[in-house]
Amino acid sequence: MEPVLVSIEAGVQRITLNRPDKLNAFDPALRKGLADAMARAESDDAIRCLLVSGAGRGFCAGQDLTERDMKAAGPIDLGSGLDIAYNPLIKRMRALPKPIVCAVNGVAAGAGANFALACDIVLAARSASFIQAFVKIGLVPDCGGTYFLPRLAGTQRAMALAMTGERLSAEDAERWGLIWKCVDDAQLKIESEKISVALASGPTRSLGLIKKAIYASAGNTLAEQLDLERDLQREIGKGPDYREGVTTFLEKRKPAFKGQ
Ligand code: T3D
Repeated sequence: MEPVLVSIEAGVQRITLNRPDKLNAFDPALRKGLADAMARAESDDAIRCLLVSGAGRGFCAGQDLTERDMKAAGPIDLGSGLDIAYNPLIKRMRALPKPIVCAVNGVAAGAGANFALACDIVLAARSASFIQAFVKIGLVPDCGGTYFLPRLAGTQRAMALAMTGERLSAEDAERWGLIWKCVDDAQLKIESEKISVALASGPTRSLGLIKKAIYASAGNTLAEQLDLERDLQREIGKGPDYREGVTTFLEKRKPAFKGQ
């Protein structure tokens, strides 16, 4: 069974984590499948939006805990796993100049929860939940959890989620600003497809620069951000999609963005 299912249609690269019997926990094959899908998304202009989801009843239970040999003598170096696989993946997701939509279909735990939060627009089924499970096994959050959580939910909520490992419902995740939307289970596929297909026919370069500006704001002053907006606007204003947008508005037609 392929650990990651990938299909491309209508400009959307659909990426499905596919180890349902293990709640799609990350093992080497699944991590490799994700890296390959990212490489394709980076190089293929036909891909204008990514849609990530999980097969079965879970989204992703984080690192596969059977992968490490607890009986091995000597200390285990978990840092190298982050250096080799997880950190490059999260950095590539954030740097990709295309939107990544995540449909959290069930429990998202540990690295699985933070992998979801690294996506640009996150929807979750009402029955889904988010668990910073790391503390339960004596670890600290990784995959950007200590970066995303305080920025999205505030220091208090980030601290309590990380220190208790308490399960957060999708409804609370929406209320706390961790995710874009919590939807009824039956609506998750429909809603996430709808938004992905719409983004895939949008002005892709503009979407990529929006992503860049929004993520840059966390480390910028207002003056720096204003300068960045000016630079990005100057750049995007030279492209054909801006002309298409304004022309079709004035002509009361629907724009056909080329994503250039
Ligand atoms: O090692 C490093 O590189 C360090 C990096 C760490 C990053 C991390 O992600 S650390 C956090 C790792 N994840 C966890 O600690 C979560 C472990 N899983 C759970 O706590 C629970 O499974 C859930 C709360 C997510 C869901 O519970 P529940 O009751 O709905 O399902 P379940 O029965 O526990 O799981 C179903 C099956 O999936 C089960 O297998 P079985 O018994 O039917 O054969 C279970 O063992 C398996 N499974 C779930 N999570 C993992 C897993 N197998 C391997 N690794 C897992 N993380």
